[in-house]
Amino acid sequence: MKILLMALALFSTSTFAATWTHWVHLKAKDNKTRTQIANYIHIDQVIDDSVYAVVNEHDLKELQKNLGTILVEHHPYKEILPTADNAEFEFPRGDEKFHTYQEIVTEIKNLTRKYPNLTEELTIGNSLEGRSLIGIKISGASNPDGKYFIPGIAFLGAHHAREHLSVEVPIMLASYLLENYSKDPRIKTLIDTRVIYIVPMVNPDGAMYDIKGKKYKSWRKNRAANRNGSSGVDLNRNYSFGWGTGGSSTNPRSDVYMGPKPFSEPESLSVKQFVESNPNIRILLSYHTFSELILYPWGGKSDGVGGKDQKVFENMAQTMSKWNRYKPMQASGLYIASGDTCDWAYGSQNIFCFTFELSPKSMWSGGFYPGAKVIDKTFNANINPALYLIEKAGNPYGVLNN
Ligand code: 0X9
Ligand code: ZN
Repeated sequence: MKILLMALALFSTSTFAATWTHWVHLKAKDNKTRTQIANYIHIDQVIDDSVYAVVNEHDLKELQKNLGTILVEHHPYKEILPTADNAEFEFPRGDEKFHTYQEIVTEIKNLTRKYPNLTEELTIGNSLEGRSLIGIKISGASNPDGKYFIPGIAFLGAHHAREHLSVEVPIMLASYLLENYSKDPRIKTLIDTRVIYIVPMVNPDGAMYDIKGKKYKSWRKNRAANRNGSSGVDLNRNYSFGWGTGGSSTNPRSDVYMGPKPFSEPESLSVKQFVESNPNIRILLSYHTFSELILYPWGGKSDGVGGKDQKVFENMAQTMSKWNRYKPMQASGLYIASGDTCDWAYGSQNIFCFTFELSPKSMWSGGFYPGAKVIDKTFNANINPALYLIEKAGNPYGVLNN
């Protein structure tokens, strides 16, 4: 009997696991409206005038029928089942050292288990296909949630799917910091006086699609289902500051598709909400590949940010370049591209934000796929810049006094 029940359970999981659920966003200006919504669904999150939830097919229909006027958007949301289903996501032979999404989840869980007093697992949201946007918060401060007072810094990886090295650097940074807490007094002080947020894979759906079937596909965007049947929005064109003002496309098939509106994507929206809800964040570093560059705003226009801040950006970029030998420059110096993370972080949030284009230097040394052999080298070259930024998060303007 037991076996029969188990078989039935298995059968039903595999039959119904593919049932679609939906991520919904509703406008709810006040408590009354939220209560009205709560008559139909379970509200997962309330932010300002919006509520967000994951609902089933039926509830979505109910919302459409009864609350259609305040239903802003909904996206299909596929449950990602653990292990067996994820076996299809593995790196091509020779590159297994790169982390898959599941391996990132495991690594973060291991670190939080091993260092419970210094860490907390973060989930900043869910990807379109339903993967948790997982991260780790590191702090030895006695009250890291006194977030207005303890300087914070955020490290983000993999806005772009194929830039797998941009996942390795931040995840290695997390374990490096924790392993050295009790060995290196400088690192102990940094961890004790800062809150370090690390989200190594902002675009897990894209990253896993890129390696699906153990074949690289040179995929850049997320996996949004676009209106014309094509897939993907460029998450680094989807931020609101200066959105759609150049260097991005309105064509959904384009690799630099800006999306139907700013923050249309759950991945970029989650970064926004996470940054906004942690106003202690003063510095942000978004890892990308490749070209070996240190970029700072503006990216969407050729003007510099000007004033004191310009000097801070230039000074920090210059200092960091001594360690990694990357070329410091204004992002738009590369090309004008609007809607990127750093223009938003700096322009809307006053955060000193850098984009690192990690190794290799060129297409001819591997481009997006330089192989696992570059992982350690690239990480090592970028330890000092990361420690420096963690330190400077205490007082970014301090660099002007040197
Ligand atoms: O184009 C991008 O999004 C970044 N380069 S990548 O090859 N990783 O795609 C550069 C972003 C720098 N920002 C601007 N130029 N606005
Ligand atoms: Zn990139």
